[in-house]
Amino acid sequence: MALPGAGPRVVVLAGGVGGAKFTLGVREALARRGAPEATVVVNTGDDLWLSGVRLQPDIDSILYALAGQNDTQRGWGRAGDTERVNEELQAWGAGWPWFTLGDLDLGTHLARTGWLREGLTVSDVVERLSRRWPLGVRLLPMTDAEADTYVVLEDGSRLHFQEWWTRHRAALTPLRFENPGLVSAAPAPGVVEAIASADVVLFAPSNPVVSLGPILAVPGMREALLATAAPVIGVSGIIGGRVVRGMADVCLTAIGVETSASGVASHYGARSGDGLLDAWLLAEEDAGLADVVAAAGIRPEVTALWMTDASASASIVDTALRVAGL
Ligand code: FO1
Repeated sequence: MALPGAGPRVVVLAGGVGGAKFTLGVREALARRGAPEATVVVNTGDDLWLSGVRLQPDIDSILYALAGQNDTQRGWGRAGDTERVNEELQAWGAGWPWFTLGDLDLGTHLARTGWLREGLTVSDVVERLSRRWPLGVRLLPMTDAEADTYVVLEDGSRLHFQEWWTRHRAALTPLRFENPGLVSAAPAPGVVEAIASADVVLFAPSNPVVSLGPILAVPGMREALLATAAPVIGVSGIIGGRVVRGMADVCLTAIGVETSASGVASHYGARSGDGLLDAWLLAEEDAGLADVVAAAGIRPEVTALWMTDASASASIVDTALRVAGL
């Protein structure tokens, strides 16, 4: 239960763009209640080394969005960024011709890489990056280990997730996704503790396979979620049987999950069975699937799920908090 006078302690598991929009809603919903205390556990499977610098696209998407520094049109990178250094890198034949590094964004990557080279952990670096702007929530990486996602194709070849996503636009049929760095990884400091002392754990409407998938695959994460007394509530990123953004349908098909609100809920599974969810928010367009979700042992809650702005996202969070009894 929330302490008297304090806001509910909310933990969010989140990926990039969907996670950022949802996190803005978490911050607004909690600010309205007076005492925000949210921890956002962010996917680091999208991370990569490129031109000698370490990129953390999901961390940066959420950081920039909370700071009001994000490019809302493009969905990634900094607002008003320029590409002078990128042009120079391309002229040298360095990096990837299909992957743009903005000048301001490169400042972040250089700062991060410098700190990593000095021996700071990924958690330390995320904490330092979080100091510049008042974010209103605490960001934690899912793990301190390097756990980049790789895509294994039908012919057995393997490529980095970012090459598959940005160069091939997910057009190469994946056989499976893997995060070799997770074998000996552990949740980042503070993650298990935050989940254990939470009043509610929320799954953002992020890609269930390549955003929440890596977070849930960190050794110890499922155990932490199963052990917490807090209800675990997911939000569907599928509305009316379609993915809202990104290419989650390709990822879901690859792992044999139907692209539907109920398919994803069943994929996460019911905590009353061997799964993770107590409740699942599904869109009004998918109200007909509520019975299927309930039959899977997960409490369905039908609500408006379009995250058109922070206020709409906050309404979704309010609904989740109400379902959690907060
Ligand atoms: N996405 C693209 O489609 N093209 C790019 O050139 C690109 C550059 C980029 C640079 C930094 C960064 O943090 C993200 C970037 N993204 C780019 C987005 C990213 O590849 C993916 O959309 C996310 O990782 C998926 O969540």
